[in-house]
Amino acid sequence: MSKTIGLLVMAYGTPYKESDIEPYYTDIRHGKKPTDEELQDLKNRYEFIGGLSPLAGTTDRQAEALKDALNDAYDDVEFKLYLGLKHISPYIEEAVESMNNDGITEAVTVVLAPHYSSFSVGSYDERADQEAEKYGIQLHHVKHYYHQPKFLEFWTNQINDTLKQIPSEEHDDTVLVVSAHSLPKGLIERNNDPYPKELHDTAEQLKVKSNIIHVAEGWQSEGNTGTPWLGPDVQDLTRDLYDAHGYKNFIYTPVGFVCEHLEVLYDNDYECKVVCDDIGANYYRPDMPNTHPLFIGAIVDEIKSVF
Ligand code: FEC
Repeated sequence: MSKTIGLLVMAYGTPYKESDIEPYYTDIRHGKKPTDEELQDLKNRYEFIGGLSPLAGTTDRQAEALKDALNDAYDDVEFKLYLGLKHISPYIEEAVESMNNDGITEAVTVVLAPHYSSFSVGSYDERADQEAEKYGIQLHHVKHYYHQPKFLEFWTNQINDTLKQIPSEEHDDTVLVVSAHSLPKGLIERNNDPYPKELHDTAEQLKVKSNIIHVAEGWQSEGNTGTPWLGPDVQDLTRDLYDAHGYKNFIYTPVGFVCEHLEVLYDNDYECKVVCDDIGANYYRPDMPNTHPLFIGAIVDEIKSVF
């Protein structure tokens, strides 16, 4: 008989309906309510991408696809899926409690974010650990999977497919912007956090593996905390690259995210495109991993290394 193991898939979470936006934003700000202006600004951004984010549905599909792929990959284990979100119900703690109610004593955890920072993946893991300790559930954490060959193959294919849309004589006038969510700089530096290096390694690997000639690294979706965040911001970077090299084509791969959501649909597809339009360059943003088998396979391969 196969052993049942919990599969705790953790993700950011998104409002399910308009009235969720305020409590969701308050949760992101650690309980501090946004001002009316801040709230309206966020509502406007959701409105711009169609009212709400597609994130909730995509997260569910990714989690299901991962569970199915794992159950195919392991003969002696039956993975039972639990979804735990950072900023909205079902919260990470609720998911761990459900595991306990179902009699789960051991679980694999994975965050739907490919790069490790103690402030992103680390904080999800910490919340899961704290709750699991109450029940004596043993957790095996996946810390990152940006380095997995299938993850890099996915993005290499996306870049090469995008290059096919650009005349070959313009490839030397084309730049790839590899980005992830920015984080406060002081926190990252003080803790010697691996996050910036992991993004740098990703960019280097994509340069080696794909047919792209020019690669730049940037950060996006910076918050408003009044302190410096990791930079350069992708919008400033676009202008600087244009001023320095006159690139005609910009390909954006926000590799720190795993699907289309607010930060991609607004911060890339609107904000970066506005800059591209302004400088007269072409904007390209290949599809995100979503449930692509190479992406799901990359997580399965990483899970095989921890469990
Ligand atoms: O589509 C959606 O509805 C949700 C998209 C979404 C994702 C996401 C991922 C990350 N965040 C990370 C860090 C921060 C920090 C702050 C912060 C603020 C926001 C706000 C919204 C938001 N984030 Fe987010 N993030 C998404 C959405 N994020 C909305 C609030 C309004 C705004 O600033 O735009 C700043 C908190 C503060 O003000 O104190 C820090 C990181 C990730 C990638 C890793 C992960 O997924 O966990 C890091 C998706």
